Amino acid sequence: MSADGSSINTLHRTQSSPAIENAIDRSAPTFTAALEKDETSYFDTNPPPPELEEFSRIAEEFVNLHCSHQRRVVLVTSGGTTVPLENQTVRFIDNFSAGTRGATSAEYFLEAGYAVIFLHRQFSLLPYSRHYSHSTNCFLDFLTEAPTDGNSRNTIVARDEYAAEMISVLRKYNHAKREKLLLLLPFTTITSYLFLLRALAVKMEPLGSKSLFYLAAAVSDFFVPRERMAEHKIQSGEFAEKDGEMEFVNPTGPGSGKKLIIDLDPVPKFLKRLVESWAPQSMIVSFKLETDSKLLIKKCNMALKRYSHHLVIGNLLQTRKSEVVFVDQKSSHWLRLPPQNTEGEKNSGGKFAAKYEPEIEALIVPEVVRRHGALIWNVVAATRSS
Ligand code: PAZ
Repeated sequence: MSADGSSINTLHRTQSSPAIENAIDRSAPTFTAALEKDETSYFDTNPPPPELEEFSRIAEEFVNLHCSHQRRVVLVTSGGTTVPLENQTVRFIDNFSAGTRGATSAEYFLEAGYAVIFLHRQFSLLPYSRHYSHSTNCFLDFLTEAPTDGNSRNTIVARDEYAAEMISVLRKYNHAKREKLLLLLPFTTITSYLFLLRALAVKMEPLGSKSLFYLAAAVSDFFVPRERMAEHKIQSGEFAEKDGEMEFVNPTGPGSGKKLIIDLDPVPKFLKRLVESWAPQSMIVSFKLETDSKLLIKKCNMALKRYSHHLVIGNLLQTRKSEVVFVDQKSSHWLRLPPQNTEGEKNSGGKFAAKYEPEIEALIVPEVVRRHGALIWNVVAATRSS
């Protein structure tokens, strides 16, 4: 936050559950799929994230481990990508995504026996800790001091009303940790996300059809290319040298006529490269977010046609937590949570999404897993008969 209390980091932020009449209209132009030359150009002209090599190495070990157990591995992408406006970044463009879809889905994939690479926006929701980390109350509200006999050291325990749920979450979390089933890899910018996605896809190649891509991250459609990015913090006025000192001129004040105009390029649509070149044997599921219900299925079908992947899961910003539509080459069908009848049932004083709020991911993930199973089976059958 800046000194006057306004946000300097987030230039454009929507509420995560806006009223329908306030939702943004994403009537952006549609772009064609990226070709090999677009890939070369993008990855040659934008700098890789410093952690690329380390994350690639860790992912390779993770894949080898689970390959040796013949386990299915899913790469879940989650959260929003930022678009920096300066190389030494003070300001960036962001989006609404908190990573709920990704973090919740990851838990259901783990429950279904998958190993999960969780490529997520730094500080967004994480599997398991999501039940406590971003709750309306402080996490300390879940804890209390245990009574002591006077001699023993002070101890903190979970409050009675939360303990049963916490133990269940803790056991699942510990199991995932012990069995090395969950790999958490953070990103922040759109460029880091794309470098990491490509590198991880290539590392997952030995898994063949046992690998699944579940692309739930809200990836920016526009960015500032490196060659046009300011090096330092963009100033609200200009500086000129006077008597050996830098002096501020042209301040932006009411009526000064000064504006910050940001010129963004479209981010190349690399889904086609993922399907055709980076992970050709994998099952690939993308998400499509819209705000206009009349466009949703149309846009899902356009994406399928353009990228030729397996499945698009469509959702509307306003209703994404209660309904989604599965669109594949043959048909579309909706998955919906049953309507909730009473407030008390919905949120009976708790912060535990898993217990008190039904989650649409509990419907989405088993259906994706079923389809992935069918694909693996078809590949095995085709290999046998050839
Ligand atoms: O992170 P979240 O749970 O708040 O939102 C999930 C979502 C709407 C970002 C996801 O379901 C989705 O649609 N991702 C793809 C967005 C898009 O680029 O169209």
